[in-house]
Amino acid sequence: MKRINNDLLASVDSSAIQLPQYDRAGVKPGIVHLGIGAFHRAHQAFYTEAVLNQFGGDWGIIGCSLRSASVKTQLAEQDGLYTLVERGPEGEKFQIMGAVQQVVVGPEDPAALVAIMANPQTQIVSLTVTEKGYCHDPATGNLNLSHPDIQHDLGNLNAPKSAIGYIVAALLARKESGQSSFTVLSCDNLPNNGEVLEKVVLQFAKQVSAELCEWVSAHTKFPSTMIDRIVPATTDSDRADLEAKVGYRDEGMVVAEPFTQWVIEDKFCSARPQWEQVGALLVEDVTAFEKMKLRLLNGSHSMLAYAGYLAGFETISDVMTEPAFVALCKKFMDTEAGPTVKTPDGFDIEDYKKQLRDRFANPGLKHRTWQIAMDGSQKIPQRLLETLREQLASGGSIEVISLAIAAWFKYVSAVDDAGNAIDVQDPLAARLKSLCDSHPNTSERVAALLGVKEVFGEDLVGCSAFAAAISAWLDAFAKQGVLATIKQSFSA
Ligand code: CS2
Repeated sequence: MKRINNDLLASVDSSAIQLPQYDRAGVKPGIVHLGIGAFHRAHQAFYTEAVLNQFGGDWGIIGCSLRSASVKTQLAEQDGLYTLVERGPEGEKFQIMGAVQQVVVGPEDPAALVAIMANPQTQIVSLTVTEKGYCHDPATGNLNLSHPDIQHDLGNLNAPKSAIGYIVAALLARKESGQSSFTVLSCDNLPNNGEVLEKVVLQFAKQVSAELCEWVSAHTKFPSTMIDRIVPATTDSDRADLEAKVGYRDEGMVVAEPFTQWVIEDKFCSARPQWEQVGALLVEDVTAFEKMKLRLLNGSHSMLAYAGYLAGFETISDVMTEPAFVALCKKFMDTEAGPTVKTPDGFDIEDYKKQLRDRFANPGLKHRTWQIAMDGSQKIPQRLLETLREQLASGGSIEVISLAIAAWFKYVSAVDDAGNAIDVQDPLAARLKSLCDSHPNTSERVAALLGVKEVFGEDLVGCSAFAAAISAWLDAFAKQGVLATIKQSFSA
């Protein structure tokens, strides 16, 4: 079967598949994106593609992988082209995307990537490097100076490894060559992601020189963004299914839900694509949108992922076939996360919550609970613990959050109800497992895990109501299993 590429494009049936509407060869790159995973290809690249289709402009994307060469292998032979499959309850829509012009793999030639970022043609450096890619301490937001990649980059700024190292190296090159700065656009699920990024970049720059730190602070902009689209990892069966339907092979395809949202703080150093003309919202302050999304969508997601995995469900849409889980999710939204969220002007929160549950139930998305369960130590503070602190302060319910944390504690013990090993992917996995193993008694185990300051800060270890609620759920899980516990405690 032929691979999709520039030559094949002319023979693709444009009545069934949307094609790039512009001359790709005439577009120069204006965006360098760090972390070209499935999410970027279905989200920011999708908006940029819409801008290119409608208005043209030099907004081609150079996609970068900071670790593996797999996306380059997928896209290089396809001239950067790939198919976005939008899969909803009403069926599928196909679009071939042309915005990504080149894929660069950092470790293959770090200096070359720094040079691409430092090229004055680059107006925006955007990022989806996941929470742990910020190399910060999630509880304080400070750059973790003892992080091995940061240690490496401080000593080898000409050949960095971390996204932060690359950004500082490129900004230094811009400064030294007398060029203006670029905008650094975080598109990761962190609250105030622009501020978090600015803080770690400035802290890194300060280690290089006070002068660089001042220059970056004066000239570089770090807008915050709220990004939203559910994009599960692509599977072999997705690729085979696409091939059967469209008659070409596409190794770089991505599958996403129809829903998409992007709210961007309108704070750029120089030009940017007209994203607001193609559905994005450019606003003065994204905080309300970010909080709403992180606490309601991502908070529910993490809770459903840990409890759902332990209850034996492979995907989030499978979890949502169990009425007790739907009731659990609704209770979390209505009585715990929802009350802490200040709705952005004009937003109907009831409708938003209902829409989220419908999105989770989308049977076309095989979004594995195991995938969302990854990196809990980096996600839980902003998804669940900020809500918890506000609920504790206002005397609100903490029942479901305690269940979610109990499920996480059971998950990181790395053994499920049936005694099977769990493949826990988390930078703190080894430490969390060893804390579980060395504390067989439930309340002692809970106290030990709540003592992990990078996740729980200094305050929660002493919160006896929280510890008691987690212990009670863990005891119930041990007695009758996670599924039976949830069925017994939550009903529609
Ligand atoms: C998910 C997110 O993997 C995860 O942790 O919660 O990737 C989620 O699908 C997106 O934030 C949706 O916008």
